[in-house]
Amino acid sequence: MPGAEFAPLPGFRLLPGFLDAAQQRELMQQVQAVLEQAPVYHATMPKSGQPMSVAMSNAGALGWYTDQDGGYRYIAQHPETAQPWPAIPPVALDVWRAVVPDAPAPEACLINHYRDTAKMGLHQDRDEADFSAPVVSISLGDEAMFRLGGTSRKAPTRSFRLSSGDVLVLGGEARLAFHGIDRVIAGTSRLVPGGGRINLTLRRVT
Ligand code: MD3
Ligand code: FE
Repeated sequence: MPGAEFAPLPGFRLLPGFLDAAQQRELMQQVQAVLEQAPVYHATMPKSGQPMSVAMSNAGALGWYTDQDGGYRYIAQHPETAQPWPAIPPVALDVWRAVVPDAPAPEACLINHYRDTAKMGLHQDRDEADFSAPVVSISLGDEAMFRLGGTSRKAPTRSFRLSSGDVLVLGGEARLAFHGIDRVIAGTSRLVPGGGRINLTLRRVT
């Protein structure tokens, strides 16, 4: 409907400042320990083989991955080291249990590292076999402009500023909302060593 106003789909929750400064530092240390075992890499898009601008790694039983030949999927080992993914950081598991107490434990924790001009285009998360569980996202480091739409690519969108310590819960209809990161605002946080933004996305996959 042209000119329709934006309203977030039911199931969208933004929890600003959910983690305090000390909790953010503790989680950042746990993420650094994961990245020492499972270094970030630039996954490539199906068909085109273009590398994504966001550097990624994972924790948990399954990790999200894409390459030119295999397409979007979940894999149980790091693509370069061939080792199993490290355990999900305990502070991230605490967040999951606090915000979605009725959901089973997450199977996947995607670690997105945005530096410089990295961004993520508008997309849906639909590489999971089961959309009934919510997705939980935790922001660390520099602020980002996050865009949220509806379940159709043409639906109106709205942008939100995400800050370090903010948590998003995407359940219900919002689980299949289009979303993306338009840009990261460099120099707005000192949390991430070397600068930039880290987003953790916790999911059920199977
Ligand atoms: C809305 N990551 O990894 S997190 C992704 O900040 C992803 O790195 C972004 O989109 C980031 O797939 C956004 C917020 C988010 C995560 C999952 C969602 C928003 C969502 C799923 C459905 C709707
Ligand atoms: Fe996404």
